[in-house]
Amino acid sequence: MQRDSVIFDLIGKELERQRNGIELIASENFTSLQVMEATGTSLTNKYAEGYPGRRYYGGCEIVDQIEQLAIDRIKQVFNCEYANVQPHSGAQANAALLLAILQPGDKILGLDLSMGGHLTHGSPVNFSGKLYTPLFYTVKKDTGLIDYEMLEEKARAEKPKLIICGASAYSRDFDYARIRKVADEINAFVWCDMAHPAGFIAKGLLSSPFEHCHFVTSTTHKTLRGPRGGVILMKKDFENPFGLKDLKGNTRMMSNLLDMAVFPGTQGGPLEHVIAGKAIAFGELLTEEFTVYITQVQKNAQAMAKSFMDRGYHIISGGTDNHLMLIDLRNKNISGKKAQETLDKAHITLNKNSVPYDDKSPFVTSGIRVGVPAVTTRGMKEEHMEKIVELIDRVLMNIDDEETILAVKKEVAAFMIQFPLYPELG
Ligand code: DSN
Repeated sequence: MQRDSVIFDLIGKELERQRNGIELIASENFTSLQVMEATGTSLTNKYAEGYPGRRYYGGCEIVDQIEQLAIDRIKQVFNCEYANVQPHSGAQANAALLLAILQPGDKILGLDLSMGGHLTHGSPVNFSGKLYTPLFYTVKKDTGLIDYEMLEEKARAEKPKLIICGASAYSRDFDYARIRKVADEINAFVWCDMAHPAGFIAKGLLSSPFEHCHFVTSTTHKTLRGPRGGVILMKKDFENPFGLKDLKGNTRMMSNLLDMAVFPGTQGGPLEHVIAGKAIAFGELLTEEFTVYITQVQKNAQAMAKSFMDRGYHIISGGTDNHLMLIDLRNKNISGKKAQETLDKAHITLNKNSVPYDDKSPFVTSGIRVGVPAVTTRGMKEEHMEKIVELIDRVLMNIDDEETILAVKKEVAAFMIQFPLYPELG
């Protein structure tokens, strides 16, 4: 077969784009080379429907070992007793979880998407909002913090089957114990989608959902710095507290119901090449090197937030405990869309984001979300955050001045040379 130079040229260009730009999308990161290597191996050829030791195909003796290692390592990272490493993505993990524990029409209570929540937590444009009956809590207008009183009131009044904690644009920690307390009053499950803060939870830098939430899901490619994918985890509750039944009406262990909801419930063959990448990344999470990395992510985010605030930018909730911040640009008279598009021209990549109580549409938005996991992987420290904020500010304050944008783009390229990305790839 002739080498497809068209596609490989584009892959090469994407690597250059990643190398030359400042990557501030809060949900992105750069995997280690060995993680990336694993995802491009012969494992992509293997069908392995089922689970280690109980597959529907022959020839699974090698992938069984790989998948078991991924399971054992992630259980060790989070000190939990159950892991399913097969979900192809975070959304797939969440879909499987909901399938396992809910019936169509059941009420679910999550953080509103426009307040920092996630599509799979009940948004009307997502399966979770179509199949189930979504209810939402918000953040408080004055503080930008979760409105726990509202959450408790809605929980008591509506009695949802499930309360969801977790967000994609919230820079503060969650009070899992408080949520569990009200859930216990109404016999509801509590699920934490820790996709964003997972790396901090792994190292005890943010509070752990595992003691308080029946279920925890995550993506593996954000602060966990693995390949793109998802996981479902559980600390205990194997006993199936509400006596959920399978299709045949049998009460099963919770772990069993979750496994069945992933395969055959929502997925076919697992991506064993990605699972190998996950296993490697989970091994990396256990190292001291990762502790140093994720501690630096938190320091960098705090340094960046301070630097933005010193320049008069409005950070929702007044700062950050994790890797991201949400900036309301209304006092600067710039929309999120315009900011994203203009910064893109200068090779500074981030995303427009609705801010709480936004008066603009989700396609325009009043804010931007900024995250530091990727630049920290590139080796940046607190002092570099000040530089990045200065570059962003220069673009935003000269938003229609093409000359300034071009000058910043050149400065970005020169700046990024100090922080090599995958030098082994030439
Ligand atoms: N798209 C992810 C994010 O950017 O937060 C969430 O799925």
